[in-house]
Amino acid sequence: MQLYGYWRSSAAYRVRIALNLKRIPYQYIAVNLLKNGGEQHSPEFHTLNSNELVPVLVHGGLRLNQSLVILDYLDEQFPEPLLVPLSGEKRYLIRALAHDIAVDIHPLNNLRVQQYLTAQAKLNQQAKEKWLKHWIYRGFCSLENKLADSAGKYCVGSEVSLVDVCLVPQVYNALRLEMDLGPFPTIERLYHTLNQKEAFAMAQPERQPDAVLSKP
Ligand SMILES: N[C@@H](CCC(=O)N[C@@H](CS)C(=O)NCC(=O)O)C(=O)O
Repeated sequence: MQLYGYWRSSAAYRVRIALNLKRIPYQYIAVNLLKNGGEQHSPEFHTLNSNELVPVLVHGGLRLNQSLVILDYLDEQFPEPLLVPLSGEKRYLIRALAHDIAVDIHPLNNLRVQQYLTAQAKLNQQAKEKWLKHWIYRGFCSLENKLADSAGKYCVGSEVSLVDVCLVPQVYNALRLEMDLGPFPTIERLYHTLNQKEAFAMAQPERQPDAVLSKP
């Protein structure tokens, strides 16, 4: 199994967490989203995903993009542990919460959106960050309420689920923007609890082979 990703891609981060939770060995192929205008735009990567976004998972004859679909696939092929229960109300609650993060919050922070804000909309760094933080803040206000109702030790009850897999990378993004998690105590508590689990800790961007760490 091969995962094309980038250390700071939150969509790839979701997949890394799931692969670790399910203890699936994989080869990590780094696609540098910033180098030379972005390797995601190279002809080689374009043939893998013409939308020029990571992650892409290759397994056997199958090539998949869209992290939520990849996570579905992993749940079907490697059900231990399941990220989404096969039936019951929680199945829909979990998927809706995951979509609140991955579909409604994350796309507004994406690199190509940021690049458009700078190059076309002519926002300076400060205005761009204000825009990015606004959409995370709006999303987190609603998410905080919902998670305050659904959470036990983890986002939905006491089992790790797809919501946890989506939450941690999104909070990582918020912290990169130096957002204050004070108004979101449930989200903050879940983020720290989850990062204590090995599968989440090992998936952290800074622990990936392509991480570029700034020297102190
Ligand atoms: N909906 C897609 C989103 C993928 C996505 O936005 N990937 C980002 C990194 S998190 C990317 O490759 N960005 C490159 C770019 O914007 O040029 C998924 O969940 O896989």
